[in-house]
Amino acid sequence: MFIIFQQQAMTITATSPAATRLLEVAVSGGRLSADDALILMSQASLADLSAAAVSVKRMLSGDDIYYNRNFHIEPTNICRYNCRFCSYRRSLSEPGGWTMSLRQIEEQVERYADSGITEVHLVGGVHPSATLDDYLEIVRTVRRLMPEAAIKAFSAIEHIYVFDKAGVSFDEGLRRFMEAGMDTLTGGGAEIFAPEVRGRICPDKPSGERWLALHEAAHGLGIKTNATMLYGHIESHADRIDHLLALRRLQDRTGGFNAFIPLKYRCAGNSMSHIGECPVSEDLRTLAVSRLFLDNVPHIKAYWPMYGAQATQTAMRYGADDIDGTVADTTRIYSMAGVEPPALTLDGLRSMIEEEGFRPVERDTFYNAI
Ligand code: V47
Ligand code: SF4
Repeated sequence: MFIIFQQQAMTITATSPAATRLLEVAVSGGRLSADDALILMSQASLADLSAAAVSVKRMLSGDDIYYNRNFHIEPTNICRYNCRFCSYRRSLSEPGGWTMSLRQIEEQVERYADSGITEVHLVGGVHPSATLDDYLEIVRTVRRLMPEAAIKAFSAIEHIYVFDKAGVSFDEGLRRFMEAGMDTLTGGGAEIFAPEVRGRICPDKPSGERWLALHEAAHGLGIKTNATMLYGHIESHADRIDHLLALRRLQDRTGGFNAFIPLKYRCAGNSMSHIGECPVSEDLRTLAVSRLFLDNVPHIKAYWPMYGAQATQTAMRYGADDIDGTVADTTRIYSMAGVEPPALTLDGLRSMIEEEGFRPVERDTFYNAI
């Protein structure tokens, strides 16, 4: 039985003197402590958080807001884990599951040949019979058909599963992925590191420590990665800040994270649906405090297929400098959780950015302007 301790919408009309001082610290390049971030969460007005987060964003990326040309391949939604927030996974015996053959993967890549794609994003469920060799074969197939595109292959959770099964270390497994053609991995699977909450929302998933260790191993091999956080369910503000602190500490050691991506819990069609979704004010607060607290992470991504177009535009006013890519209709993670299926053209992405007074910049996976 869940005990719901999700924050209600907080209306803070005036920033407290303590929070005002902290915003000044952050805007002048100072580092916030975890306690400071908690004060901002509960005592800063949205207007002041927005102004401070955009000011810090401008110091890092000026007027630029990034997008890229990508598509997703989701080879399977059959999953041996059972995350309670997931609307997408199916067990082997349930209807609605899919597993793509290598030929189907080839066909999907071929559909995007000659379309200027610079990134292929691979992610899916953790099929109980998946092996390291299966994953490597998928990466090799994509590499063969798209020699120029960056391959962002799988989440730490998928890596950990096949590495454990093959009995290889994180280093060895990641080296094999690099040989197969992987350039980077996705930031998925981080959820919330706090063990008590993690144990309730995704009880059988690898721990936060192992997620962090896998990314640390990747950074050690020169692989840049992204980091996510699933928020807006049963976690507290302190759990969110604890998550950000763990990422900031790892980033201090490795410098390997390119972007942080806060992912809002979407409630349709999963076994936590009854808790509903957090208010938009919580999205904006979380985005802005992430921008201010993660002073060593260069980019904050507002993933538009998860927020929807309108909220993504608002997110740009709270410190986000990246909205992800064309994605098209190739991901089902969010449409199966109740969000309108993604459908924005390249021009649509650019106009969204321009309407907010920023400059759209097409980037590659590593944030080089194209
Ligand atoms: O790990 C699953 C999340 C993640 C739900 O690296 C949900 O650039 C909200 O990691 N509501 C996968 N979130 C997606 C992901 C990602 C997305 C975009 C870009 C990148 C990147 C990575 O989706 C999962 C989980 O945290 N998720 N179900 C849900 N109902
Ligand atoms: Fe499986 Fe990922 Fe869904 Fe968890 S979030 S059940 S690991 S597909």
